[in-house]
Amino acid sequence: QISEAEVALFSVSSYACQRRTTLDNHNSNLTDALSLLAENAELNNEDGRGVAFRRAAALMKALPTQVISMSQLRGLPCLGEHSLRVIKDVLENGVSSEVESTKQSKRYKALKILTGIFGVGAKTADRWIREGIYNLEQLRHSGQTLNRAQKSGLEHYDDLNEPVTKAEADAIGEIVQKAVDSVLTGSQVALTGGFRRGKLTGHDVDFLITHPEEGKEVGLMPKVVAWLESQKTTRNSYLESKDGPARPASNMDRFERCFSIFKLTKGKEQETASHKIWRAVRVDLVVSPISQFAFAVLGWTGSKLFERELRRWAGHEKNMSLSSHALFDNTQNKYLRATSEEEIFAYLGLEYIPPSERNA
Ligand code: DGT
Ligand code: MG
Repeated sequence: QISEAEVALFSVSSYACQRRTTLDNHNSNLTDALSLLAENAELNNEDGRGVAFRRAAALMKALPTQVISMSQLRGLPCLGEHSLRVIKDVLENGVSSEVESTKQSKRYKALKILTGIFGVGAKTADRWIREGIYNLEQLRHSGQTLNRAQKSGLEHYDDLNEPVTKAEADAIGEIVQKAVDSVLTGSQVALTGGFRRGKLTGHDVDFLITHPEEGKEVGLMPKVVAWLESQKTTRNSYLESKDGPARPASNMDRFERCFSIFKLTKGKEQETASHKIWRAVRVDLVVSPISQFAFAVLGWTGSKLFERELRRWAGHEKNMSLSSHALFDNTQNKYLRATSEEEIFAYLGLEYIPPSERNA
């Protein structure tokens, strides 16, 4: 038994954007449990609860050593009663009973399977479950009408639920660069999302496209998509696309955004027993004008929680509004221009955190 005096105590900021969170997680037993409950809450449209679990998980990710005793958590922010109960359960019993029962529940399993289809969100999945559809077999035989994206998602279900590797992300990057070069010379492509943060795998590959001359980027997305679609006969081609969701209540998505599915030819070594020589990969393309590029890079690099915390910091601590387009200072009543992420952190009065340390 370890005495209280011997356990390491932690001092951690309550804002994830003030913490350096690498991929080196010393408490994955705890963060896995909390993340699963966050995911379950999100799948059930319980956003507040989802954020609370995400913040608790992110805090545990930032701790420099493994937690072995509840007493080490005293005074730490972001840990609500419910999260503490889950952590205690894992520390004492190796697993959380709530997590285990969630994983076994018919509803959670069905939500996971159905939202695993490209183009299917929590709302659609919930409606199908209420109609007795719990898996892909039942969906296929249900006579439900699927939109184009969902049909494609169902067709490529296994591919799209297999993690994308960094090598595949790089290969996709070359295709996107080629497409962009072909339709508008001088255009630039930046890798964003998890791969920019140094993750070795991802659920998709995220790219941001811009042009150094303001205004040239207008109308670029449809041209890029048309070029990709015209490559049907090449080894690597384009399978499907879906516009960004219309979200009138939010100004988050004023960029031209395109969720797509690419057909990527496998390298010899990756050819599987199925003898399929290609696989489907999800790709998220976003176009931004150069004047907003730094804000877009920051906003699309993630993690999602890191982004949320940056906006919370800006609003609550600085009286500023941060988006993927701009930073507005409510006190001075003006937009603050920036050409780099470093400048944006400086405006916010935050120490610069590089992408590899934004894995909150
Ligand atoms: P992944 O793909 O699961 O390995 O992980 P990430 O971190 O790449 O996550 P992803 O691809 O869902 O999103 C990439 C980043 O883009 C994310 O960390 C935050 C940002 N992001 C995601 N969705 C939206 C959105 O609807 N609007 C804005 N402005 N940003 C978003
Ligand atoms: Mg991603």
